[in-house]
Amino acid sequence: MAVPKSIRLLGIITLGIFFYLVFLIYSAPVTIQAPGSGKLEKMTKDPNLEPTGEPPEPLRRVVGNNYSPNNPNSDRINATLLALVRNSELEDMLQSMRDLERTWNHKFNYPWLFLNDEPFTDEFKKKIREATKAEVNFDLVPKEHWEVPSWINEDLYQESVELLKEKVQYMNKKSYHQMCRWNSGFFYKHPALLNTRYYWRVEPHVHFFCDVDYDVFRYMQDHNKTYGFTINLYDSPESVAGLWPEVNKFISDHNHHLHPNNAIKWLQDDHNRRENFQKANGYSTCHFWSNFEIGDMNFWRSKAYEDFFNHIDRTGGFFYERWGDAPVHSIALGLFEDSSKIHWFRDIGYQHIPFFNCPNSPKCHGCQTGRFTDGEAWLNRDDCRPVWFKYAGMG
Ligand SMILES: Nc1nc2c(ncn2[C@@H]2O[C@H](COP(=O)(O)OP(=O)(O)O)[C@@H](O)[C@H]2O)c(=O)[nH]1
Ligand SMILES: [Mg+2]
Repeated sequence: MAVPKSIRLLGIITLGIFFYLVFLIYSAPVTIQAPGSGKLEKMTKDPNLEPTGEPPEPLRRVVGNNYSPNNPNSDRINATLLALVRNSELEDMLQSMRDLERTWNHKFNYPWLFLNDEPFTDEFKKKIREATKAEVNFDLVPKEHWEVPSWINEDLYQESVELLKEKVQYMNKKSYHQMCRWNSGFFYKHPALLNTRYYWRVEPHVHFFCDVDYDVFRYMQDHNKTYGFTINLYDSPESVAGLWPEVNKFISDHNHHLHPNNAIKWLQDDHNRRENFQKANGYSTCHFWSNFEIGDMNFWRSKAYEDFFNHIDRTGGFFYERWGDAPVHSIALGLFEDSSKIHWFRDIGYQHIPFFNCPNSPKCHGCQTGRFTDGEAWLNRDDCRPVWFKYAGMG
């Protein structure tokens, strides 16, 4: 039976409206709330698309031989590049080093420290030494910092693996849990770091894209910053389902550790990814992606962090779930630190698969300005920067 003309017309109009609405939804600019003294302004585009220069002065630069490798009176401060890495990752580590040396460290010659739970091979040491003019040290992680703690029950761990392995990446890899716990509560206690204050964490197989012409460690010190990040993400809520309830218990007993200018609203945001907030029992799952960190270890060495780490460590969540060092660090920073001391290194072009920080600057090469991921499109939802900017600003 033929459809009457009027019905056909109605159908066409309805379809037209439908496609127009779909177009409106997908073409709407992403709304990012900019920082500002209490006033939330709306930004309609990614800040990576704005021309990006250096952070404000004072900035310390290379003048003459003030940063040459063997200068005993150099302008370097008490800081190191730091990598926990396995022998099998030599080529990937060299790749990260080549990028960081090319864009930054061949100018400033900060020392490198490589740590491993197993001894480094001679080949590893030789090739790494050849990749820099700066001082290089290799060391072992102390056994007592790495081993599974005595209060972890192996049967319970295996049961937890069975329950979570489909949803949580690396759940069945015990060494990954050990690594996360070590990065959360032990790296800054390593004997080789006891007299060192600032660190830049570097992982194998990451990329750096932009020339950086100032001493970033001096920047941290001169501007009184505690922590620097490049990428801010949502986490898999299943990996941290029990973490926030423990954080709440800790806060109720240690309320005095909270900083008056904390970023708890970022940690508790339930707007953009409500399902994360619900599955993580009150935690947005927003975190600084800790494969890149430039930080002041005095924060990790503080009483507040020590109490916090000991509390969560005792619950066994590093093994019975798969709490990452990124959410653990981020929750502590969001609660116990002044959020204005947390700095977005927007000018450091960076990639760890599958995410980027790629600023709009003539100093950057090899990444696509403003591109957040080169993975599947749905990964764009994992960007938590808008929430950070909304509550804590650009720092
Ligand atoms: N020495 C050592 N390093 C590890 C081990 N597991 C992970 N790492 C290091 O810990 C960091 C994070 O591990 P990675 O495999 O990159 O995990 P992902 O980035 O979360 O996928 C990297 O620097 C690794 O080299 C381990 O069992 N031993
Ligand atoms: Mg990695």
